[in-house]
Amino acid sequence: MTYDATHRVTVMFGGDNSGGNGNLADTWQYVSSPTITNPPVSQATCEGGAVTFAAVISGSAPLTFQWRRGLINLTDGGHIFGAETAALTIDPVTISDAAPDYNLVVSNAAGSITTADVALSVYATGSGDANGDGLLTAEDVAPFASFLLAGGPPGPGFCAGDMNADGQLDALDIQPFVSALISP
Ligand SMILES: [Ca+2]
Ligand SMILES: [Ca+2]
Repeated sequence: MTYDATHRVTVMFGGDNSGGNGNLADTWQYVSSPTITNPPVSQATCEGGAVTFAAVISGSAPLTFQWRRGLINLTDGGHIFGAETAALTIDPVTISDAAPDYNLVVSNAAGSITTADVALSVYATGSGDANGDGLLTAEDVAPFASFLLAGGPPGPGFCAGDMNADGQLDALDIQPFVSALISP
């Protein structure tokens, strides 16, 4: 094998020299099957946030991509973008997008490969129940403030404090949190 800089592919040379001119008459292109250079990783977000699963895949072009949930192919539309590319974006994420088994199938002429399942964790927003005891009380004020200052990562308590359901816990959530606390 060698690299054919003209065609930008790896090729194998060989074959028929019957023409006698010293040039090999036949050239075969070597097609390397897809391999996973960087797999996607699991993601977590509040509902209303955005996530991107991305993978870096090596292999001869053309490569085709198909993101799946389990064995079900995802398709673009609504809040799903890039279902047939190397990067899948879901924006805005809903609770029903939570799943343990997002994966990517990559194919070319030499074969296909499927990445290991990765999870999308989605946490509900707007309850204000920052300490996760099922109630909105004064005891949620301190953890709410801690999540506000820490700015993440997304988790049940953090997302519970995302009162305006934009996927972030920030200053915009303070007033709605106080309002909910005072008059639930
Ligand atoms: Ca609570
Ligand atoms: Ca928010």
